Amino acid sequence: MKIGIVCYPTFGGSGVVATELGMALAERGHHVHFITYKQPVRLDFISKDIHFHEVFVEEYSLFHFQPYELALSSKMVEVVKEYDLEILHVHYAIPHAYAAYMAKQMLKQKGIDVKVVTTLHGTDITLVGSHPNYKSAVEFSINNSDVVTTVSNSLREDTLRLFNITKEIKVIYNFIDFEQYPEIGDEECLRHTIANDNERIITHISNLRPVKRASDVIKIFYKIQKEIPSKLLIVGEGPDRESIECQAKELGILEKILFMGNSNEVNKLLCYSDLFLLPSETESFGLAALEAMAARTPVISTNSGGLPEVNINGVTGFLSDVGDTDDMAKNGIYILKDFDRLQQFKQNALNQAKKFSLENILPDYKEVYREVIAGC
Ligand code: GMT
Repeated sequence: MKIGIVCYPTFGGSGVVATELGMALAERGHHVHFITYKQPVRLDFISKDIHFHEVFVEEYSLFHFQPYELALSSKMVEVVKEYDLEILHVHYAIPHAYAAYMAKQMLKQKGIDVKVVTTLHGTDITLVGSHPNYKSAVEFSINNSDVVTTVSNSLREDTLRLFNITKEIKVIYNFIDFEQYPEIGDEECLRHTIANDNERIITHISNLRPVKRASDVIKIFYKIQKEIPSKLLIVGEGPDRESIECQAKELGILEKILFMGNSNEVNKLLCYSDLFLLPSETESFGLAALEAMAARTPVISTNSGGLPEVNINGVTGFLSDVGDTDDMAKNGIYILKDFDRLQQFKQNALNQAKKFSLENILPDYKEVYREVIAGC
């Protein structure tokens, strides 16, 4: 198949899923064309079947806002024509689904019928998309896609609740490529460079936006470290970085926290980890939690959005109400204070992550592509 993938090329989950999907398809002989404003950060696989097309927006002083959607839809038209693409798979509705609709209409006039598959990832529905500023355009472009998928049942329900949807929505979960998560031996996973032998390592990975409630991460860690000697690794950059650093300083725990910045190699960082914290306000799926579980790390999370579909309460970790940092800390201590219990939770986390392996989920996307090309 010949597929164009449109996504945000950054560290966000939607870009990661789109990039991993494109690389997996190319590895299996499909022709994949990434169309975006920058090479995706996770794109580390070189193949004759992977192409990258940069969307370039020339600055023009008349424009207060540069028209990215126009440049994107023009680029989509150009690439579909040049490479005979059958599908445009757009990840994140804003503005990708809208730009794909425009490209589809332009191509139709030239007698070309390209199919548009839209995958909704979360904040494009729950936070940004349903805002009155965008709602009509998002609803229109969802209803005019050939196929719509969401990354969890919870996001499907949210989409149906927040918009007037006339299209069927299929659920295709986030996935994990276990080839990137081999059992890392002690020699590769140098835990002692981060923590002393008696210390546990707790991790949080996110873009540190308000929806992630990074301040709760600090509160939970503060409570845990009073009972269990431990270190906290924070991976990712974002607007709340400075305020949580101040918060940690005020609580006197700054020297127990390592800010690692953005990383392309979360799999390697997670090998250090005994516990993962994800106290988000909402999470359509929680790819970061799945990545942690694939690295044998139990998860302390909220029970919001799609998180209960991934993290199983009392088995792979625990779920608490948003903001209940006492409960999250209590659950974290329960897991960490007993070595055998920790090992059991680690094993359970890995077993659960295997349900979301690339091998299990990729066929769902391929089936969607085959059906839409066949006109089913
Ligand atoms: O979590 C973020 O802020 C990034 C965001 C994105 O759109 O890139 O992630 C969303 O998509 C991921 C991949 O499908 C999901 O696993 C995340 O749960 C989802 N984030 C939210 O719903 C907040």
